[in-house]
Amino acid sequence: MKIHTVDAYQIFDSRGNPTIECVIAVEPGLTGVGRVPSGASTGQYEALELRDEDPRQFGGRSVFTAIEHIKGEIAAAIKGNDVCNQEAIDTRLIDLDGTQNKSRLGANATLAVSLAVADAGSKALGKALYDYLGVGQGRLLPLPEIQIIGGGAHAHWQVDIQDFLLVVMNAASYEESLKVTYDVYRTAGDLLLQQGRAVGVADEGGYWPLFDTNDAVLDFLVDAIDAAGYVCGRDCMISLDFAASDLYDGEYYRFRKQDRHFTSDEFIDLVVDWCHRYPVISVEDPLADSDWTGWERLSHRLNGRVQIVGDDLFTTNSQRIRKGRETNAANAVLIKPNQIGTVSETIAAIELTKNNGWLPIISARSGETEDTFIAHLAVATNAGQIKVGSFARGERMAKWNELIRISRALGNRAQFVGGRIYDRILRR
Ligand code: 2PG
Ligand code: MG
Repeated sequence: MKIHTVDAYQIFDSRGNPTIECVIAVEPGLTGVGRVPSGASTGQYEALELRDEDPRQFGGRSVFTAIEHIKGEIAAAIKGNDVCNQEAIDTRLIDLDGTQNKSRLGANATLAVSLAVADAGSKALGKALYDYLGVGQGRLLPLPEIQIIGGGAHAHWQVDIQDFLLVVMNAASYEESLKVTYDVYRTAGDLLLQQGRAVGVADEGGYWPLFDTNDAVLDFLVDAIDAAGYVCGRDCMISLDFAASDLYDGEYYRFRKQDRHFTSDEFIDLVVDWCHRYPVISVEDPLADSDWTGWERLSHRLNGRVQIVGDDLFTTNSQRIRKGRETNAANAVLIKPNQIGTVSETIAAIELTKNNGWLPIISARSGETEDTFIAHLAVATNAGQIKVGSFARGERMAKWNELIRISRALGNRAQFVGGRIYDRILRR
């Protein structure tokens, strides 16, 4: 099955910003589609998202140059290739770009094509995407991490911490974990209304409430879990994405609203203190992507009691994950295809993470589309965890719903281990 045509055009993400949709036709009527997400709290080592930077067009955010690269150079290079040869096509994209960070063609251009190739490949073989990508081995439904309250760059710094997330620990199935999520998300919303704190929802659908301190949000989340009828620390636990690269000025970590600042060691004390005082199971980017030694000190202090996730630290980049493993900087890796720019490199980063004895978490971006590729990727690679934002907004629900469909398609072959996934890395 050979690639016949490659088309691309501008669509819009969940923030209304321009992004790319790519369509690859293998033969008339057999097409694959790829759509690219976009982050707000991006790491400095991510592959480059190419935007036109022309202030007269979409505030500089249009992606017409990247689209021209797809329709010109990339199309010429991959037309006629076997659409099922994902690795060869991705290698061709990497070579064609020729830079370390896809800055010539744009990682948004390469990823749009790579995703469309994967989709077309699965259709060419008449397989579901999770089945195709996982070569028939994918069957583990992921444990969801679901944002209840948003902050940081996703909510104009109403509070400093970016994601206050719920992890349902002892659900018997993926579907049951969503039921608990529904209860907690709804109860949290009702409580915020009662308390006069509700403003709206942040970029990923979590509530954007009025709180003066981060601790107050943690207290609130514990209360909401309790009010929903679940035992905090047993049925449900808390996961935090500090997105701390955004808090760090090269010298100090800063909480904007309270006007507090911390050295790296003081910030580590704060993270460790929260992990003691609250039922926290996971911390993501608790330190900045430039503070490697801080990560090592924090990992030493937490000593295998909490999942420590590198997002900006690793940027789905195998070289950086290897460095993290050598220095024991973390024990989990957030996986975002657009941080690296091709499907094959994303899968390689997941496999490396697992081979290290660490846990991968497949993740959406704060700017998303209706694309459901990551739901398939999570099952295909038996990753075990997924983070898609909150339990609201179509671009988020598209992923949760796709996992329900995959669960049904797998039937009794489906596996779900819930919170026991952490047994692979934690001593508890
Ligand atoms: C993150 C993501 C999703 P963004 O930091 O993990 O929450 O945010 O896409 O803005 O980087
Ligand atoms: Mg993050």
